[in-house]
Amino acid sequence: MKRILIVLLALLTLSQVEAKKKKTSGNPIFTGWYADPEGAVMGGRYWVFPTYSAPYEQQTFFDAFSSSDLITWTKHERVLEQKNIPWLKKALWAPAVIEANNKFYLFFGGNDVHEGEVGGIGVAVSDKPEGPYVDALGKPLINEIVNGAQPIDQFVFRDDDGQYYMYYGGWQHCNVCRLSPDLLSIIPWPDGQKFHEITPSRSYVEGPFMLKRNGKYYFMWSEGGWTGPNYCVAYAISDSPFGPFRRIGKILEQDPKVARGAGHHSVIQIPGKDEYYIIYHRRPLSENDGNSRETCIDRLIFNADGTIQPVKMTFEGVEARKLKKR
Ligand code: FUB
Repeated sequence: MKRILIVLLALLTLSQVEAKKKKTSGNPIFTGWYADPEGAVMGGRYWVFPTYSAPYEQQTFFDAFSSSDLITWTKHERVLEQKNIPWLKKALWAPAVIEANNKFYLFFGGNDVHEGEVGGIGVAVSDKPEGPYVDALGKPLINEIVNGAQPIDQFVFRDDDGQYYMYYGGWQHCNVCRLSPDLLSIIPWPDGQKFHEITPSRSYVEGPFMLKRNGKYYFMWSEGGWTGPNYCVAYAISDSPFGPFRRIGKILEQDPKVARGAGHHSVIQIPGKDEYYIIYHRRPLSENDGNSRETCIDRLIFNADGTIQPVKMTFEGVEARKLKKR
C-alpha cells in the first residue's frame, strides 16, 4: 500500500512539473516596465534591447534580454550605462542594435534633445552582443534638429547591397541618412545634404522601422501619443528604401480585451525563413501611468498579396522557436 502511495505521489509531482513547463512565451516576455523593444538575432540567440521605462532622470541605462527559443529570456543588466556615455544626462531611449564589422553597434537617443542643447542620437560599440557597450564618438552622431525631426528613435537598416541607412525622427518628422561602412559617420547624399525627409504620412509620429521582403521595402512607424491609449503602428510598402511611402493601414493597435497604447515595435525574422515576429510595447488595462509599458511578442503574418495582417495581441505570446545552430 505504502509503495503504491509513493508511486502515485511521484506521478502527481511529475505531471505538476510538466504542467508548469512553459509552452508559450507569455506576454509580457519579461517582467518590468520596458518599452521601444528592438529585436535581433545575434551570436546564435534572439535578443531584445528595450528602453527602461521610467521618469527621464532615471533612464540612464539599458538592460538587454536574450533567448534561445523565444520563450525563456535571460536578463543582461546594464549593457549600456551613463558612465560609458560622457554626454548623457537623462532619457536614454529606443535602442537599435546591429552586428557589423565583427562588432556590435548600439544606437540610442539621449537627453530628449531640444534646439541648442547637447543630445540626440549616439552610437556605442562592443565586441559582444551582451556588451558592455561604450560610446564611440564622445558626442552625439546626430545632435541637430533637421526638417523638424527630433533626433531620436533611430533604426539602422542594411540593404542587400551592403549599404547602411538610418531612419530616425520624433516630433512627427522622419529623416533618412546614409551611414559610413564603419557606422560611425554620415555620408552626405549626392546633393550635399546629410538628411532627406521621408515622413510617410501626416499621422507619422515616431518609431520608424524598415523590413525588406521579396524585394519590397516595408516601412513601419508609430502614430498617436505614447502615453495614451491610441498609440499604434502603421505601414507602407515601396519599391525603394527612400519611398515614396503611401500609408496602407494600421498593423498594431489597442484591444479593449488585452491592452492599450500598443506601439513602438520591431520585427524579428527567423533567419532564412519567411516567418516573422513582432516585438512591441503595450500598457496593461489596469495601468494609466505613461511609463507602465511592457514588452510583448506576437506573430506578424503576411497575406498572399504581400500586405500585412493586423496583429492579434495575446496574453499567451508565441510558441518555442529554436534557432538552427550556425
Ligand atoms: O520611450 C521613450 C520614447 O517613448 C520613445 O523614444 C518613443 O518612441 C516613445 O515610445
